[in-house]
Amino acid sequence: MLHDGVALVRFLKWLKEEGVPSGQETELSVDKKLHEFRALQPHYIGESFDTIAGYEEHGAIVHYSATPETDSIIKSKGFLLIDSGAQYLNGTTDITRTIAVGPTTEDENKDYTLILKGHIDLAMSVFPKGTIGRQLDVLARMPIWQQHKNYLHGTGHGVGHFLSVHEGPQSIRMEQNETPLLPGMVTSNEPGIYLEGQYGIRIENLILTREDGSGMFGDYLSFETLTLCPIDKEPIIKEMMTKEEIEWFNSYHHKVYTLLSPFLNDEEKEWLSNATSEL
Ligand SMILES: [Mn+2]
Repeated sequence: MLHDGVALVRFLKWLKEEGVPSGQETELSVDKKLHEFRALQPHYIGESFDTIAGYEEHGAIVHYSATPETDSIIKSKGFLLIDSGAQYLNGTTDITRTIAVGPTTEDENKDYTLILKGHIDLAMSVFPKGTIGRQLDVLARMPIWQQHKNYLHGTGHGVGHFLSVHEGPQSIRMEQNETPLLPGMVTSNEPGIYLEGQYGIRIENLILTREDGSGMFGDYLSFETLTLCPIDKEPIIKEMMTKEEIEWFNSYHHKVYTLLSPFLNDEEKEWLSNATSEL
């Protein structure tokens, strides 16, 4: 996670400062650039799946894969959704960020904030041992269900350790799966929203199920977020978030800065410090 986070920070800094302003970069060329940053990291073996880099309306195609025919220039407006991951000898990553590459609309900001709220509400959950993923899935969906919106993919899949990026037995999704979430399991947390022909938004981190102490009727569990990468602050409508969600967000960003900054040069540190400053 540290190595992947360092590569992602270098990539995001490049994308915002050089890539997008050049007016030359495309979905395929930024995918190649991200690969280059990751390949420099220790223990890097390869990608854990084909990158999904979808600009604007391509972000609304859940399993989009750019081809030379569909490849779009990334302009200085709207959202670029990047879902990617890598295999390292010491672990497997899977992360999605939706990046505001320029001004975004009020609707885009509202949907982005709803997805972020669902992501955070799942990440903050505490639950009795024996709980299955389906019982927690509602936490990630409630903010958009309240707007009569939904997404038709799972919220979370298991992730192996230098193994399959999608693996069982646990999951967090609307469909039934009787496997409880147990300490040590790594699962994704990836709510999203897709408006055909317009834009797509997804925010994905990997979460580790951990012991949270005992209480009434037995033991309780919670999640530790493992992925270390800033979540774009630009599209957030702070007034839509609760005090607890803002606190989680700020403390997550504080952790990202604290753990990644020792690996970065001064310029990169300054960029990350701004990207992770408090809401
Ligand atoms: Mn995933």
